[in-house]
Amino acid sequence: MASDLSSTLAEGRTSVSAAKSARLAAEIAEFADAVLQGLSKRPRSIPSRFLYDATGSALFEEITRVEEYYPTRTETALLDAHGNEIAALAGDVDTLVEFGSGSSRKTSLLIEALAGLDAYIPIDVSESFLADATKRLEAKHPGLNVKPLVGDFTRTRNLAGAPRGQRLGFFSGSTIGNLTHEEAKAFLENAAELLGVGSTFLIGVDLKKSLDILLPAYDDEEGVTAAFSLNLLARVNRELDGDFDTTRFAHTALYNDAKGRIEIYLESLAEQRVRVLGRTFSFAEGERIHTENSHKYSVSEFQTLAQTAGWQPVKAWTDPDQLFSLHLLRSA
Ligand code: AVJ
Repeated sequence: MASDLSSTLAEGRTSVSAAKSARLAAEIAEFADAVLQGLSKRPRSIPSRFLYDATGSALFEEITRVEEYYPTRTETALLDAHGNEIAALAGDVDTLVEFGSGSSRKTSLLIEALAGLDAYIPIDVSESFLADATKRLEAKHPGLNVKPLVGDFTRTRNLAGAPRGQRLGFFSGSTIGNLTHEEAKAFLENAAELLGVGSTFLIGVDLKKSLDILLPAYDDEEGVTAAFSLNLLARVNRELDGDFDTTRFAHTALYNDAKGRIEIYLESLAEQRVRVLGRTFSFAEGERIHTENSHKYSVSEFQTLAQTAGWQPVKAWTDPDQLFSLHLLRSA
């Protein structure tokens, strides 16, 4: 495990320093703005989307395989068990639109269930991730027309060149949990516009549950989740000439009951100063940087939210242990 993590970290370093595209330059500028602003305000925070550089994405893949992290395997089992019923309720789907192209395993299960599907449009910020997913899915589903769209799916305003016909959206992994309720509502409204009248939307949503299960899922024994969080500081060091000592910050996950969400922080273990792009930031011992939210919903809470955003609940499926939910919605 330890050598796995360090080789993953080393790879991230090489690919970042080697890459020189204009897209990457713009991405670094955006990261710089977010970090300098986020470290200057109180409470300190850095938006969670910056966790997913090449190293962070590889570490997240590892999280999906740790014992304590139940969402991925539970959602996959739900798709496996209910794919045919989902397909029957969705009707004759011509085009599947995936928000943030997820694991191709889950997507494949859905594609297999959707007889008569013509096109698959994954939307993702990572061009290389999309290229990989496209290759894999084209090989696995001959005849399927795969049309990747590079971009941030929360900001995608049209599906340029996408085939007409009946569309099904797919947003898996409870990624919607990263968004506040207000942001989730805005996302769902935009998705309704994007997919069009009469379309359907399948969304994976993590359920509220006992803290005995919830907290370890965000702070696993092996320390993979901690490595995923701390990679954000390592990324600042790599890309923004930072000098964070990652051994002097600790990954901390807690449940905010009032807001119904896991909150993740990086906590300073000592009084210390850190330099980023020539600026100095002082940390008191115990001072935190907020890096992530992961909102949890009961089935009815999510259905109510979806309704306020123009979606009618069709059906929701949960596993026997009530860990995770899949919601099928139809645009009103
Ligand atoms: C990718 C947002 C669904 O909230 O469960 C997992 C991210 N962070 N462990 C989640 C995450 C730490 C994950 N999502």
